[in-house]
Amino acid sequence: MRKGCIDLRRMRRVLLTGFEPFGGEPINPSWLAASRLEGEVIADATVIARQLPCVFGDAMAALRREIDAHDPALVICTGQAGGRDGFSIERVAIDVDDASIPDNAGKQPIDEPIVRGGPVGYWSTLPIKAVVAALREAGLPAHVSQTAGTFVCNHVFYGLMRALEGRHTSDGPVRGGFVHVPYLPEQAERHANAPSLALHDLVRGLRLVIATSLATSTDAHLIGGATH
Ligand code: PCA
Repeated sequence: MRKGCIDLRRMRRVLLTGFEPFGGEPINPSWLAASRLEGEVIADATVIARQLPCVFGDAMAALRREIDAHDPALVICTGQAGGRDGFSIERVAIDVDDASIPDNAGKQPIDEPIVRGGPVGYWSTLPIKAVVAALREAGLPAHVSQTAGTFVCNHVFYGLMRALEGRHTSDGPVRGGFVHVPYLPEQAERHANAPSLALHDLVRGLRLVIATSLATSTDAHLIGGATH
């Protein structure tokens, strides 16, 4: 390799996922924002952005394939949470599928375990309070969220943390977590003016989530920030 060239194959990788639209929405802000970061280098790590289907089972299988294919040092999954008023940094995934609407394949599991006999929950391994602080410092609304719901996002989050258990790269344990984002303004208009964030703020925020997660090994212990 020529001197001064960056060997892309040897750089750390960050897997960033967003979801396809669901629930009658024409777009999903999580994927629109995540896809903007494809190929970007953040703190010596290359972002690989992938879309997941909004389908129980299939979404988790697709995520596992991407983790195996790219061997990332960090995995951040994102999804739309219409009605929330900022970045929701999820603290915990729980072992239940309980859908109030059908997924994109018409599946609607009710009160079913994701993994029979699996742990009740998995903690995010992102520095959640440090991420909230970094977002707020950048003027973006953000909070720690105590529930990712019981639809496909929680399902994927649970599968993610299970897949990362005991997983390492040369950098150390692979860390991961889930971030819900609000509607885009054009969606909010159709939902009684629900809270929203502009696409460039979503992109800016996800960039900060990645940078802060890569740079922070011990989370900050700050008071508050939890609204859900
Ligand atoms: N949000 C849904 C699933 C896909 C998405 O973007 C959820 O919160 O479960």
